Amino acid sequence: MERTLIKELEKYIGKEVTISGWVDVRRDHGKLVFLDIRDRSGKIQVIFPSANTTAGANAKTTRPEWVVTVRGIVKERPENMRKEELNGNIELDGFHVEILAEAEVPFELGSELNLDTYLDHLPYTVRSQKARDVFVIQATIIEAFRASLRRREFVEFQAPALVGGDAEGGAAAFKVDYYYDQQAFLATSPQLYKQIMVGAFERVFTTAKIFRGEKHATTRHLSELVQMDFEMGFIQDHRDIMDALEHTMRDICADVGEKHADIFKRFNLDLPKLPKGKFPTLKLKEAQDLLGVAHEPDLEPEHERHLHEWALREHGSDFVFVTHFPISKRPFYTFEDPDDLGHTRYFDLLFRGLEINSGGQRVHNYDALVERIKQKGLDPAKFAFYLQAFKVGMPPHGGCSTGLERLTARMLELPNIREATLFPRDLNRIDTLLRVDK
Ligand code: AMO
Repeated sequence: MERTLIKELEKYIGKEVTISGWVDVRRDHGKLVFLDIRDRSGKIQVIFPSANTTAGANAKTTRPEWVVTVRGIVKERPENMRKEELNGNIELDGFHVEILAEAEVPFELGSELNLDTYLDHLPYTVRSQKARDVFVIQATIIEAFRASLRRREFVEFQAPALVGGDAEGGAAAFKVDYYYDQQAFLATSPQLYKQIMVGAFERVFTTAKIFRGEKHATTRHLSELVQMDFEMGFIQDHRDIMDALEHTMRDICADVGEKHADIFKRFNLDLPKLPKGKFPTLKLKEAQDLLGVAHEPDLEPEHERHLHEWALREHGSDFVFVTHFPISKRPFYTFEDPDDLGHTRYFDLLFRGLEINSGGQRVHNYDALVERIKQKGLDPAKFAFYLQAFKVGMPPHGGCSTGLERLTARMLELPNIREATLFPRDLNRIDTLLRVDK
């Protein structure tokens, strides 16, 4: 008999069905055996009337995570026995169990675990309701990012992950041995390629795996992450990019909220707060004056959290832009603001107190770009491939990059970015913990 998904069972009250899935929990009550079965669409309770029957005896051998096919009759549950999480109003009177795979589990799914235990057992713990919720949200974020940009005629492209040099200058790149004794690197950003692609399509976006060998052990740094980047031509200045990003963020929040109200309820969280007007914006100096801190070239994590409090209080916004970072600290491709010399037409977007995006206007003039590369102490010859795009004519352009894991983490208010990363790589872990030999 054909398999029916659990979410469809309500249509089959009084009828015989076959379902397949995992045993979530087994409970034995006298002669009755109860199995909660989970499939991709939901959960249902199946009751085997007697442990003396073959089906009942088979059901009684099962344990959590055993994979089974069950046949039974769908029936409505008594009014006083309805449980929201178990497909509410219906249950199954089971009369046949086929065991597809046995299982042995290290602990109960959904138990409170410390992060390392959770990560060490990811092939199992990823099945928990919480983990599935996180990664369903993440899948929707990517989908919404793509849909939002496609609607505005951005073309998706694939950036290379093996590159000849590091685009970001400051960010440590992982070295790779390449052919003929050449040194290659894992990309730290799709930056140079997205700029090249503006020359072909004007508007492009990508979701790229990137790698950063920064030796940070923090709750917000990973060694491998997904950057959601876009880049667009014919802009006036960085404010066009900020508008395009705000549009994208609003679309993402709307899609996530519309599709996953149930998840926000389970997490006991509100949807991101969006201001009626535009996202609040402060120049770096203004932000520092507001917080009463020194004019350093960047914000500390604590400052970012305080700016969130300000944005919520004054503008009802979980988002706040900070612009005009000093040019000295930004990569060579960053455009200097002619009206605020020494500062960039660049911004960070903070979401619930964490920088989730960075971007701005780029230098598009060939000679100016060569000059900037030299000023940074870099060799223009090493960038000859990229520079071709400028030699053959580039419009004023800009773009930005959102860290998918940081966005997911703040969306669900997860304290550590690793909880928003399916298989996190960091200073201490590549699936299993790295151990330093003594
Ligand atoms: P930046 O280096 O600021 O800018 O990176 C952009 C966004 O990527 C995320 N991110 C990280 N997330 C986790 N762990 C890390 N190690 C890490 N590094 C970066 C953050 C950050 O805001 N090419 C420019 C962007 C541009 O100008 O378009 C760039 O990469 O969310």
